Amino acid sequence: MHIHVLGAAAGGGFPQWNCNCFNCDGLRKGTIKASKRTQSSICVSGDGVNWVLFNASPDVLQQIQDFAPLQPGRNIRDSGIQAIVLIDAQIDHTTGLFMLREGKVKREIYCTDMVYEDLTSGNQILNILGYYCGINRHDVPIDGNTTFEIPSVPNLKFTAVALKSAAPPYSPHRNDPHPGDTIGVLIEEISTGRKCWYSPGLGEIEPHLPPLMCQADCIMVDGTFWTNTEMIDMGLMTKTARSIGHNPQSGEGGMIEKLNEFGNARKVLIHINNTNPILREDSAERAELTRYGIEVAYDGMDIIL
Ligand code: HKS
Ligand code: ZN
Ligand code: ZN
Repeated sequence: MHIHVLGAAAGGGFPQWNCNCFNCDGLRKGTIKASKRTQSSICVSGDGVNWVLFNASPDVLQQIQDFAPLQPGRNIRDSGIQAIVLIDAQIDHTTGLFMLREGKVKREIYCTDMVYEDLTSGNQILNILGYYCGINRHDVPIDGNTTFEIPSVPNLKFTAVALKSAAPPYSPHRNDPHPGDTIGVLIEEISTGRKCWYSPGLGEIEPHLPPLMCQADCIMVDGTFWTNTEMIDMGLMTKTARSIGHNPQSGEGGMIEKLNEFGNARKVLIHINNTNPILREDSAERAELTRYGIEVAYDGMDIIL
């Protein structure tokens, strides 16, 4: 299985347009050791030709230009992206659908009922796409047992589960969480049995997750914040990381401690916020991740399982 990181940053990217924190300012001025990142998305293939896009980042056009296999050039209009799986309805994971509106072939969209509801009500994006390419929407089962396949992306199968989280700020049920607002997905390459766990938004590792995560050869999880109070401490937000669905890396119950339970798997953080000290390659926080065998995703990273 080929996993390509199209974008590794959280919403807003890195540097974030309106931010002058130590990281963003330092990146612009070249005074820190770090590289820019676009908003989080991966694409995955089981044959190297047909790709499934996980989330549609607002940066998707640049991301496609930067990864040649997504334009195989077989016809006057063509794409290597055969289908799109949405793990939630957040702006940073769905707005790229507007950028993918051209063409006569309907977009194949895989999402839960909750995500479909948000994207046809509070945010009308899936309705609006009806005036352009149109969509074929497919339900994603979230019972953790029912696997699904995407016919146009051969040799892969998927198992999805609901994660504890909040619906986006614009959602009619923002303060009333439902299963399916956010999902994690176990991606399996059928021919090899190799597996990758993908959950860029992960507020808590609930008991139903380890049985799936422990099967994975590679675990890609939420790397948004280093501490639970990162945004509060910087005066940027009043909510904790956990309360907005992002388990921080450090501290008790943090991602470092939790990932340590999954022995041999490759561990990769993705959806990293611009404020996170792990973005600085020479930071003490990055060194601590390295000690625990945890990698930090970057734009263009290839993972071959
Ligand atoms: C910044 C942002 C922080 C950020 C927060 C979240 C908030 C929101 C919600 C997130 C993200 C980036 N970049 N989605 O100001 O530094 O309340 O549901 O998902 O990508 S969580
Ligand atoms: Zn986000
Ligand atoms: Zn910043």
